[in-house]
Amino acid sequence: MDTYHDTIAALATPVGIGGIGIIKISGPFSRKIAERIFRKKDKINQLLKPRYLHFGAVMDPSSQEVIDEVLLTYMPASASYTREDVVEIQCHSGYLILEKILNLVLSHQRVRLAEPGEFTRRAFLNGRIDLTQVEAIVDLIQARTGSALMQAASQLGGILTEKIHGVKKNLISLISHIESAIDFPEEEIEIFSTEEVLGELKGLEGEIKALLSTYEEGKLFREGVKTAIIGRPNVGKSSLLNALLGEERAIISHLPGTTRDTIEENINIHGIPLTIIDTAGLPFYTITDPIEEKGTNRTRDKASQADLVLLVLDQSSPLTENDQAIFEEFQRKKMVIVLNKADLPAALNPLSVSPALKNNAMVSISAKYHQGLEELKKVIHGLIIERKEISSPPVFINRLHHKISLEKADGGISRAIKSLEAGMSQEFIAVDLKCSLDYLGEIVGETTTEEILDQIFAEFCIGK
Ligand SMILES: Nc1nc2c(ncn2[C@@H]2O[C@H](COP(=O)(O)OP(=O)(O)OP(=O)(O)O)[C@@H](O)[C@H]2O)c(=O)[nH]1
Ligand SMILES: [Mg+2]
Repeated sequence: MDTYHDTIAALATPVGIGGIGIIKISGPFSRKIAERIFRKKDKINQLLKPRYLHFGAVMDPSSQEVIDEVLLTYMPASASYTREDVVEIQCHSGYLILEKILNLVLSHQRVRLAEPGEFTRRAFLNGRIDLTQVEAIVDLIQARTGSALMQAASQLGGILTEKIHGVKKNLISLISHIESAIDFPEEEIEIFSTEEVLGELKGLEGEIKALLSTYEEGKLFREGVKTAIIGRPNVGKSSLLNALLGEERAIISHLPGTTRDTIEENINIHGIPLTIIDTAGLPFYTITDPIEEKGTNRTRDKASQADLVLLVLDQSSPLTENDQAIFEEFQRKKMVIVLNKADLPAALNPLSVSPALKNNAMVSISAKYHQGLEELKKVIHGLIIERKEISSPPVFINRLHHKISLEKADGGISRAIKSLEAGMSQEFIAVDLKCSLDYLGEIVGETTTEEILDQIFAEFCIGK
């Protein structure tokens, strides 16, 4: 693909009927295209003043047909999102208007349709934002809870970039000190003692490890927590889904085997996005019905992929072998035991259930009468967020490639520490430290491979 000297255009708003639709053009021909198809209301002066909202109409120059009344902005490269000349056309949002205007723009031989994320890719390639900020833009758009939004906004503001640059800066000064001491031994360069270098390295190692420890939580805020509701038939799994959602989403009935397929919905528990999955009950008998078999296979798949499992038991009946078997199958997962039907006379004493079961968090609820739900949410929150204090938003990493790069950077520093402790000379450690530096550079996009970049931009929609 002949990137990025060509001009690209796309619809920046969702396709469909609405108040306003925006068509965005970026590249050297943006302004020319605008001048060709746009007529200002004030016919005297057709000059497009930069960063100014112009009122006028889009017109097909070949037929003189007016397509729509629009507002148009021209942003020169020095102050645009992509750092290229950008034109944005705000028209009315209707299928035909959007299509006609976009086609008119694309009819210019020097312009083509943008690929997903290509505007942002240009902003990145032109140095307007770094890679952590690119990712923050995806996260902002996709955020489902206030906390996820806050995390994305602080990353867009550069909190992760600053952190990485801070570590890099210290590493660079250490490397350059070591190297100049090696290169110019006769000069009066103060050589750090091994202890001093070790001290510095351990400090950096600590910072990297602290950042690595934020991965699980950062990822949860970004991706949400997959939570599967499991249990034997008829214990009230679908009732629990509905109670948590506050709507009658799943069918509930007194007949066992009501839910045959999995149902997924998103909720927000005190700022944590949860994807709740209601599943078909796992019966104890051998399944002969092929549809039931498919359903229970799905239950097993979803439960084994889940970050958290809510095992529902019916506390109005004694614990069954079926309950035990399901517990044993998934006991390795992070689990909450939900004792449902607390409104009925108890036949299952939570204190007398098997010791293994008791090792898990346990909450008594009535899904039918919406009792105990706040307590359940509190317990879920506590299981997910192990941090005791939530102070000002900490720096998070939230993508696998951040984790991998940091682990590699950490590996280089650990090797350097080991070499020094084994009495090797400081020359040897410079090589390892330079590798660490490159790995840190991958996070902010300085040394990132094309493959990772492609993966990141694939998360974008067209027009962003
Ligand atoms: N008294 C009482 N009944 C409940 C409660 N929760 C669910 N039920 C009843 O239990 C029956 C089964 O509820 P469901 O929510 O369909 O149970 P399920 O676990 O999804 O069942 P399957 O989809 O068949 O596996 C229904 O008659 C519900 O009204 C509760 O908290 N108290
Ligand atoms: Mg059900």
